[in-house]
Amino acid sequence: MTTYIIGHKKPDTDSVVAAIALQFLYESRDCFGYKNPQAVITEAVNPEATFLLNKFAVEMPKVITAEVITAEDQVILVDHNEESQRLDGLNQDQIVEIVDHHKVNLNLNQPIFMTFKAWGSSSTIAYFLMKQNDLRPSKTLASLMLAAILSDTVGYKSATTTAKDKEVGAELAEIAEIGDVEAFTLEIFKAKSDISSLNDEQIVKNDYKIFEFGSENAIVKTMIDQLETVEQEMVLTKKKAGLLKAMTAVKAEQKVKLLFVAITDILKVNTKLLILSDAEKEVAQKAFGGIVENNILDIGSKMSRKKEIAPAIEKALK
Ligand SMILES: [Mn+2]
Repeated sequence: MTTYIIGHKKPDTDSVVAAIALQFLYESRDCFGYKNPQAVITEAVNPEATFLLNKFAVEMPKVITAEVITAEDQVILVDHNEESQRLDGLNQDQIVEIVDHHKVNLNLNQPIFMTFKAWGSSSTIAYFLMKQNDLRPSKTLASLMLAAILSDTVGYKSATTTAKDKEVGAELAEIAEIGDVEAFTLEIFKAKSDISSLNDEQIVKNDYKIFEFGSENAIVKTMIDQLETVEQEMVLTKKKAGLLKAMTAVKAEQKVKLLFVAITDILKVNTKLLILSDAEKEVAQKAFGGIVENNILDIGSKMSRKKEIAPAIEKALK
């Protein structure tokens, strides 16, 4: 019997690191009687998470499919809760706990343990849970958890950042013996921005979420991809034509009604949306104001998909 600890589809640093942190917690403390806690992932991680696990020489969690989860196994969701973000085919009756910092969209048949906090990262919550249990992460784990917080909060610049993230970040930096957090942040940003290994289609699908907006009888499946980069200008000039072409293909493949690609400059704190067709143009202009020019809409300092971009689009579709 295994207790799988699993993050969302298209795993990012926070979802992988928070799962590793919870595995350490449940191995060290018998909180809820879980057997054989094991951090796993839904699919291969992004270049940033790969860079960080390599840097700190931590083994990549295994990719699993729903087929390997047997009837007696248990599942802990971390860094997500809604069905569209979960491992395909996961039996939701096997979920025993959720640790998350996203909007809740749940309808389960069984009572479960839940820790939801409106903080900037799931790793902040994982550290909070460790502290509750008098547990201190190793230097390596603290480094990864700090990286996850810095990644999810975009170096404490995202609107999702809270005082708790900064407080926990400072404690983790001390345990990790990372003196120059700014330099560490830049290193993470560079890894985040490294799209050299990705083709246009992979960029459009690098960090996306599919939402079901609209009303119950008129659901508008909306895909929002985000590229956090230090090279926004280059992406929007040299790569624009290729990305728009890839967006057409991905939109058809994912069977979504709307597809937005947000190109976020994490140093300048600015997001520009790539607008594919009139359908997206109408919704984006309603959501953010401004005028789409040459398939681009500048939405200013909004960087958080969760807190700023997705809610504005959802509202415009109501
Ligand atoms: Mn997260």
